[in-house]
Amino acid sequence: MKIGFLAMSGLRAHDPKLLELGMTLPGLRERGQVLSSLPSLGLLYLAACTPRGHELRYFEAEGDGSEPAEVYTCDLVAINTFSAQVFEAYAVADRLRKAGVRVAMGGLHVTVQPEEALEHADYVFLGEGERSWPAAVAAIERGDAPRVWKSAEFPPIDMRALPPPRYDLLINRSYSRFPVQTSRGCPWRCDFCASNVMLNEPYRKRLVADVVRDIQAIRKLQKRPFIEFADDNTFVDHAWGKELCRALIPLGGK
Ligand code: B12
Repeated sequence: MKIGFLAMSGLRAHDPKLLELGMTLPGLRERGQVLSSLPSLGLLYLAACTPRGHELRYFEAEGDGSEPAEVYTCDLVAINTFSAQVFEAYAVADRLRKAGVRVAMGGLHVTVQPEEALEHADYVFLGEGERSWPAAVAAIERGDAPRVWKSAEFPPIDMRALPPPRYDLLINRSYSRFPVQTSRGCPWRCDFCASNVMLNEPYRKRLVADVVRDIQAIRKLQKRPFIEFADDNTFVDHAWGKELCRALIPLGGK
């Protein structure tokens, strides 16, 4: 199959009520352009654990929510969802399905709203995708895939066996920043933070050597990349944070 990974990147901050009150967020458009050049790490991880034998492509939706034409040449398109862009994501999914392209949706938003997502996607994934995606791709190819996939029904992720995200798929546009994950989850349960609550996974640290490995993979694409840690709480474990920083020092300038 030709499998597309479509990210709905960028900043979405256009609450009509706030705009009416004069909250125009000066400078946000410019900042948004910089921020939106950060690719979706979740989709790059999914690509990395896709069974061999498929053609993989990574795409970004534009700031206005429109999708690139090439995505219509895929047999299956995986879309990541955050709440702020979920209606744009559903609109893309509806257009793709109307054109006969099968759509898989996962991510934070559909994990807590699977019924809503089922109105727009052929397949809906709850939780961390690495657990269910390999089996799902095989079942979709065979034609006997159920519509809902719950990660909790598959073995937990072995953080030491996480492959490097497929940064090499980022060839369609130039990126000014690259995401790397050093840990997943957070030990705290703050009421203002959505991520941990939505995925409902424990706090897990990666091997520092694996983080360095991922950074080196990015440096194959760009000699002096701007790296952003896509973590919930990078330095919550102080001792481990120091170990990480010490391992990063020798990478500087080389
Ligand atoms: C990096 C980041 C960004 C980047 C995103 C870049 C991109 N292209 O994706 C930028 C800076 C653009 C960004 C922007 C915003 N962000 Co932000 N961001 C994050 C952060 C820190 C890390 C995301 C990440 O990379 N996670 C790591 C990957 C591996 O996890 P993942 O994406 O969830 O993917 C996994 C699963 O969800 C699942 N999965 C995901 N998609 C799919 C699809 C399929 C088919 C399958 C099978 C599985 C699957 O499998 C993946 C692998 O395990 C999170 C915190 C967090 N923990 O998620 C906040 C977070 C996602 N952001 C948040 C918010 C609020 C925003 C903004 C609304 C801020 C704003 N006011 O504009 C915007 C909106 C983004 C948008 N496009 O609409 C909230 C979202 C809450 C919600 N209800 O959705 C979070 C959770 C922060 C928080 N603690 O509350 N953000």
